[in-house]
Amino acid sequence: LSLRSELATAVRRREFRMHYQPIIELDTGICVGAEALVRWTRADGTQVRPDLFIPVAEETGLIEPLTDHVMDLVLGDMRELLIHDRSAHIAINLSAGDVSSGRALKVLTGKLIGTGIHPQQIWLEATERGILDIQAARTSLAAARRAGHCVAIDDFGVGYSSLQYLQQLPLDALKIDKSFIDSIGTHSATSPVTSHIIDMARTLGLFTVAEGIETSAQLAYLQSRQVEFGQGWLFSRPLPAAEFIAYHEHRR
Ligand code: G
Ligand code: G
Ligand code: G
Ligand code: MN
Ligand code: NA
Repeated sequence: LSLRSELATAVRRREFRMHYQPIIELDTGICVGAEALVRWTRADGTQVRPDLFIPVAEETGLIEPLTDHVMDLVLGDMRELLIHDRSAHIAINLSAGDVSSGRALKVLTGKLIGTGIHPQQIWLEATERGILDIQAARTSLAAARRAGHCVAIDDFGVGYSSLQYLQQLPLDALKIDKSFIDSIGTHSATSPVTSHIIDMARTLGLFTVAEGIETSAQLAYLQSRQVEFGQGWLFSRPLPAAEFIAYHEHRR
């Protein structure tokens, strides 16, 4: 069975659930929310990693129903927490196709009606990977911001046309890719490229979220550079919903 046909069945059967990786305000240690990360467990109990199946979903058009399902799961898992704590937010990942078509954002607006969740509490992570139509992406991200969502560029610096996107897309935040965080504290306590990315984000008026923080040396460096938020194994791995809710409750 090809991954493609198996994925089509899994989307129909809704064999997915979400894990939530805490996002920490670096100068206080407070948990301000989480990034929602999709997980697929097959009927036989084996797991398929998202970096394997998300690209397949993107290539086959299955990303549309999968993204819709992800939104349902996130709003279901997190509704109570988000109503209880208005300062909390959850970040949802969008594929390039979700961004360019604008459809996912319209769907999200509809799903939020009547939930009591404020659009401000849902952050959107738009990957630059695969964005071909920058004008379409601009239009749909601008609409998302008008609706109240905070928009972050994800996987920044990994693609080749990053600087152009950074300048042209309407954004609130930049996620510093794990590969740049990894370079802090290996040979020296600083990382020149990471430092430039932080400066660039600041010049553009974006706040920053560091991904994949694993060591206290990395944390200390990011704090010294006033990076606002971070996530990574130093704080917590991605957690099932109930475990994230307990984590957040103790660190808010
Ligand atoms: O935790 P991790 O292995 O889960 O995630 C790997 C990658 O898969 C992430 O970098 C992210 O870009 C992508 N990913 C995870 N969850 C989602 C999701 O719900 N939607 C989309 N489009 N991508 C996701
Ligand atoms: O959206 P995206 O690529 O950025 O998702 C983040 C990915 O990085 C997920 O696969 C998540 O499980 C993984 N991850 C998160 N924190 C850490 C970390 O501290 N170390 C490592 N090695 N992976 C991490
Ligand atoms: O206490 P627990 O084992 O759940 O902590 C998991 C990880 O998160 C540990 O590595 C701990 O150092 C880190 N951590 C927990 N709370 C904070 C905090 O408020 N600030 C910082 N900087 N790190 C924290
Ligand atoms: Mn992400
Ligand atoms: Na990333």
